[in-house]
Amino acid sequence: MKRMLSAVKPTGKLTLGNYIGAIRNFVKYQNDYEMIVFIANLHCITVYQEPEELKKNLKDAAALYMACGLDPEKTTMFLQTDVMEHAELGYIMACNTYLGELNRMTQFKDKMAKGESGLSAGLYTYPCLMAADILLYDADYVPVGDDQKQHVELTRDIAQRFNNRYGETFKLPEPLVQQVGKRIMMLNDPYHKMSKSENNDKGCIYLLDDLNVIRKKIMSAVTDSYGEIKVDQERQPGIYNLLEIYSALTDISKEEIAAEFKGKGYGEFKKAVADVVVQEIEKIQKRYNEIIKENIIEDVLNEGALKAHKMAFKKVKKVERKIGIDIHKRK
Ligand code: AQP
Repeated sequence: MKRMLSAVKPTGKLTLGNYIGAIRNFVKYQNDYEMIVFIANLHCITVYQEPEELKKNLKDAAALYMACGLDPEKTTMFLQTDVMEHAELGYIMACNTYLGELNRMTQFKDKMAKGESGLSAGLYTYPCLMAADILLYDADYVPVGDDQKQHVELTRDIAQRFNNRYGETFKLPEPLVQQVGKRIMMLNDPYHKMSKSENNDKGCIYLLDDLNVIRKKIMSAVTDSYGEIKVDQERQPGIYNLLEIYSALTDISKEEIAAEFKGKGYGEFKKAVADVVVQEIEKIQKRYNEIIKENIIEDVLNEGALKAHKMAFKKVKKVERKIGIDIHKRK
């Protein structure tokens, strides 16, 4: 069975974008792949997080993974810092990455271009940690959103360089970019990705939002003055985004949905989108509340970490032997 690896970094409350672009797909994939999904708490702190809020977001993320349908029997689920080999290999990867490569990473470049101040060194080197996350487990596939593809490509370059220098060690992973739902946009600003750390409450649907609030957010989504529902991302980005959400959650194509709503008003369409979203999130919230009551997160994370650590430890030892820094048998 091919192995797939992914993660979410709960820098805030998880959004509908995280669900559609990532978690929902992990749930589908867990039947066909050996899934490894972790909570990327080290990646969270590349930008300052208020500690108590971060703890809450991390626990919620673990519960939401399960509430969305990730099954600990099928998926290895753990907290990144419970397997310290991530940080260990991350450092080794940084020693095998050129500054020029990191300078080309668009996420960091964009922040620099915006003149953001106080950017951390961790944010600059995080693609090295991400490479380690993937290469530790010899993942065949990494499902990613649009903007993460570049990082998987860098991972391949680092792995290839390492293999050339030290002999075959790492499997080269393939990025897997889905077609529908790969970039859900803000409801009140369809030119920007729905992002949990943007502090844009009106534009984001959070998975733990009150259902009435979700409905209101969708009903007030920004649209346009054309008055016709068409699949036209350039002229009608708001409508396109709602079509994308509806399509991702129902597996009906955007074209079919647009045809169904031909001649109908935006209000009616938004109501239908809200119905679909609320129905899906209501199920997730119900299960989330059960999981919190059952108090099972601790056991699931501990078991996942044990499994992951076995694989990661073996890999790091192999790497350290190859590069010459391991001089004795560690138990
Ligand atoms: N709006 C989105 N549409 C589709 N997919 C999305 N993902 C995130 N937002 C959307 C996908 O969720 C996975 C986990 O993402 P992440 O939390 O590790 O990082 P991110 O992509 O940087 O998410 P955010 O919400 O934008 O976080 P911040 O604000 O902290 O930078 C990824 O597969 C991602 O593509």
